[in-house]
Amino acid sequence: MAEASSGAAQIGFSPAAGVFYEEVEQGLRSSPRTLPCKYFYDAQGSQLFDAICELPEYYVTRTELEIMRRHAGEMAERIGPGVMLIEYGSGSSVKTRLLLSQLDRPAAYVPVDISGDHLLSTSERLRVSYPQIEILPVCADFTESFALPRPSTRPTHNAVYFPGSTIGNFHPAAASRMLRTIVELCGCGGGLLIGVDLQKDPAVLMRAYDDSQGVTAAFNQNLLRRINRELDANFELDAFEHQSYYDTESHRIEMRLVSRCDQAVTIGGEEFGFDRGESIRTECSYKHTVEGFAQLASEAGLALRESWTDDDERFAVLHLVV
Ligand code: AVJ
Repeated sequence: MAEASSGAAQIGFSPAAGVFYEEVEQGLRSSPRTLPCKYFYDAQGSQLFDAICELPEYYVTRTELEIMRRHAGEMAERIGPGVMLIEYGSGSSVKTRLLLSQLDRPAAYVPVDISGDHLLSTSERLRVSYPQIEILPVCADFTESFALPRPSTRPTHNAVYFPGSTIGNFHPAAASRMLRTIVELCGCGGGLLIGVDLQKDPAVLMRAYDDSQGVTAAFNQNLLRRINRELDANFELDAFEHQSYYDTESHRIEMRLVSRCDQAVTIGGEEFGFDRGESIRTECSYKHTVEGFAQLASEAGLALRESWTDDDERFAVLHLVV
């Protein structure tokens, strides 16, 4: 019991409503209007995302999993023995398990997630499956700096595991800052194992972000539902249409919510007008090439050591070192 609660000492973080409101207000006052995609993942949003991962059109999760199944052993060998493995956005633990099962005497596994509940339940399950690995969850927004826990065994080095192509949600400048933060966190001898979605036929991308069953549309609209609930707003979900758009120049897929009519919405007492056809950009998902990403990473101080892809080269997992 004492052991199970040791990691929980780090829990206690939840995004302050004030910050959420400020980010929403700022996004809706910018041009084009935007909303931050990190707020998709409340309980319902996380469930919808899990459903997206099962969709025939959404190749991303399935492909990364296939790469992990095939190559987790080589990846663990690359990472080396005695590591403190820090995972960013430790949503589902399937990929993590493939890696943890292969690592040579890791000093600790540190899942970092913004959702405390999710983090706790995942950590408990991992403790049962891997009693020999110290699990030290940290509830934090990994885009901000946070303190690393101190494992009882001294790690030989640190490595960040950043799967799921979450890095795709960062504009290149922000991705670059993020990579620099990882370099600082890991320090000398550190490493990064990262999942990156690759550039491909735009038609495939469009289908992946606008599926036939409308799950992605519901996921997108759920952001409005969350704002209604948490920020005392009155968005009418059906008055905003889900749209995906691929920008061929910046190689990013965008999700948007397009106003179906002229309307006014109140958020925490403040009114926002929307013209018919006006859109809110809710997510950018950048698609990279292995070379392009290696270039971005090298500017941040990371050198590409190895990359693994699927047969169709839809997705890549890269190992980089400081
Ligand atoms: C979780 C950021 C990888 O960009 O593909 C899925 C989120 N958005 N469908 C992605 C998402 C629409 C997803 N990531």
